[in-house]
Amino acid sequence: MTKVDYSTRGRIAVIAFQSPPVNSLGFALRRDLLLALERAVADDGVEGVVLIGSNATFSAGADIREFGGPDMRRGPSLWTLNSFLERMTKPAVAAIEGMALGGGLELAMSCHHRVALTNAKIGLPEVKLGLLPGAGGTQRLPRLIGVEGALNVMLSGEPLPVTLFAKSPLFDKVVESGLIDAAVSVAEASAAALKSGKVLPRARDMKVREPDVQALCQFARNTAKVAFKEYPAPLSIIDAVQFGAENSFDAGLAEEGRLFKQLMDGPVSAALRHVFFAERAASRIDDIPPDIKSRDVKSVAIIGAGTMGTGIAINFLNAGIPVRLLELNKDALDRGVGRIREVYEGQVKKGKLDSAKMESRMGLLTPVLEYPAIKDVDLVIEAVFEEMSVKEKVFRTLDSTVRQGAILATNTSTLDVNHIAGFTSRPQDVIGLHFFSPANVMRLLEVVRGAKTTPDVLATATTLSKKIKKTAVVSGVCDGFIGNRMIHHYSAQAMQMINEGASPEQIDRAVEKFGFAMGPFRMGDLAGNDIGWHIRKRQYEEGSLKVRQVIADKLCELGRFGQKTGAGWYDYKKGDRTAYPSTVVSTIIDEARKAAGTPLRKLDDREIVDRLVYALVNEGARILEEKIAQRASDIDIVYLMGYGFPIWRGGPMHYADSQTLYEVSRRMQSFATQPGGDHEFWKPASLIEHLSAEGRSFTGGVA
Ligand code: T1G
Repeated sequence: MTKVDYSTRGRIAVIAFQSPPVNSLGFALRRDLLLALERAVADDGVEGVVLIGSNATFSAGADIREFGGPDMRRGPSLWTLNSFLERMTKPAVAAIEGMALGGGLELAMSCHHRVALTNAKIGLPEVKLGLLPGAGGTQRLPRLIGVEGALNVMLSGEPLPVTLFAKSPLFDKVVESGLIDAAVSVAEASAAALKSGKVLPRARDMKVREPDVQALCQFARNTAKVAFKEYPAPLSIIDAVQFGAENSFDAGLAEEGRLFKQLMDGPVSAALRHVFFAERAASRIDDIPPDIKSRDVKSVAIIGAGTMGTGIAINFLNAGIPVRLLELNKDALDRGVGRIREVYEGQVKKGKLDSAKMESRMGLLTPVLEYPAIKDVDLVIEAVFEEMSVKEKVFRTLDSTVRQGAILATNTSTLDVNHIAGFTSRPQDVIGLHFFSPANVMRLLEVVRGAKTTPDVLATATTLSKKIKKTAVVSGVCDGFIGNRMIHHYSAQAMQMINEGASPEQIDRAVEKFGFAMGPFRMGDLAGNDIGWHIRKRQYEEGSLKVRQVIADKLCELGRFGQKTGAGWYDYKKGDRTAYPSTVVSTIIDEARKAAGTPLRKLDDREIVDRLVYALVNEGARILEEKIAQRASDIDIVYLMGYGFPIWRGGPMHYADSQTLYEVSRRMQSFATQPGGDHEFWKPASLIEHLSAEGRSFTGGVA
């Protein structure tokens, strides 16, 4: 909870504050800080003030949870606090350890002096939230460290070591230890200087040093326009800096405020703030106590040395966890080990990894050819062929070989985890860990809880995911879990639109213009069309897929699996990944259309995008209703981190909210009634109807 302590060291007031965990400057902390500062100003026995975080960090900035709500404007605002600090007639010193980010650094820059511990970090990460530093950062930082340095800090948004700025006016002192003593001595020296007629140093009184700010800002603008095409904040940052450098400080502050409000009210910042919290909420499991004890995972075995198995292994090797890679076939095992070494060698070549680190990681890898060699590990992850009979063999063997208490995980992307757990005598220890290919690159990890998976196994999986730098999203058991179940309907709509008259190129282009990294057909050619084909054949057999994907099946029957076979939905030239429209494919499409007799029509991009995105939304709503996903923001994380959904749109569920569920529902109903429309699928999920009727949204609280 928020606490501000007031004490004195000689004639210096020390204001120690905290608002765990990161001292975000919410209303209560702003209010209590101002009260303490007013007390110091009124106290004749006090000549100066030190501000210090009392929990080993300064502040992570404004409280993002307040944005869009009443507390953000509840006085004193950060602007009021900073202005009070700057106008104080007694020296104020910010003592920085841990982090001073965003509004936290702006508070410090409003002080007359700053002292930091060597290992502290500073930054202005607002750009990552689609914002700009809106409490004076765009005006004070350029005056303290120069425009070029300030733009780098603000456009990168990264926390940076204070040592980078130790020689600049940003810091009076950077010390290895004794932060509070150093800060108090700076305050005393400043008070003494004041008595001898010196004025208090204020960032607002400094001049921007660079001679040609306009050219500098134009260069930054040209870069930002390309690098951050869909993001308005970087350009606003540059505009605020340039305006402030070319006009008075107060005019600059006003312009900063205007631009800040513009960004705050815009859709991109709303999306990025949603993602910030969504990412952190994903690892919370609502129905198990947060303090449940996880099991220790000190050793891991991976079954299967194929692309997925080796990719998964790399995650654990990177985290310093020993891996036993099991493959029954020696050549396949050697190839797998070679693949892992190849990945590391590639990183060494690019300078991303030093060779000593590569060897130490390789040193943690033990290739094995038989199950007894993995009997004492803490966690086993199988990444064998996606066939239930193969999984059965593996899990029966694991059950009879591996020690009790070990966690047995399957990397299946769609198969029933409960069924797999049933092959063992310990279903409580079985869980799904669905990695996304390439497994050592994609940050998403679907943690699939079986009906009998115990809470501590679930907690272990989510804790471990952080250790291997994955964002875990918990899913219940259903065909395709969260991501693949939704993408199935996305793909079905894409195929249906081919039948109705759209081309693969048009569909890909439309959705890539919307912001997807890749459209469905280019994605299929990249991932391999045979993967979907394999799943469809199983679903045809099970009867769970009624509508045959005639065109897609035909391509696969011809071996057109995509880039890996030189042809898929598009044609490819050797060594060239460019997707060329294919006459073979267009002929197959024409034949299928004739056979189906579907009346052809022209589809516009808007319909293409809405049918693809709202297919995700409708199935996502059903996944929420069935409690397969815990919350709508989890579904957004799955799509942002696993399927290339544009982050500046916040994910499918957030995007639907931004269009209002009322409009989304009407659009779905229009798809149901158009010629060839899938009435059953396009009936809006009851959750959508329910929320829309109440004027609510997915991410503003699920019914
Ligand atoms: N406001 C509210 N909550 C915050 C927060 C913030 N600024 N920063 C972190 N949290 C919560 C977070 O949600 C999580 O909560 C917990 O703290 C631990 O965070 C006017 C407008 C500081 C580097 O953008 O970058 O100032 O999930 O899991 O990995 O110009 O948090 O436990 O309930 O991330 O150790 C600018 C954002 C705000 C900093 C720590 N500041 N935070 O990372 O822990 S806008 C930021 C971070 C602003 C002014 C503008 C990181 C971190 P829960 P965590 P971490």
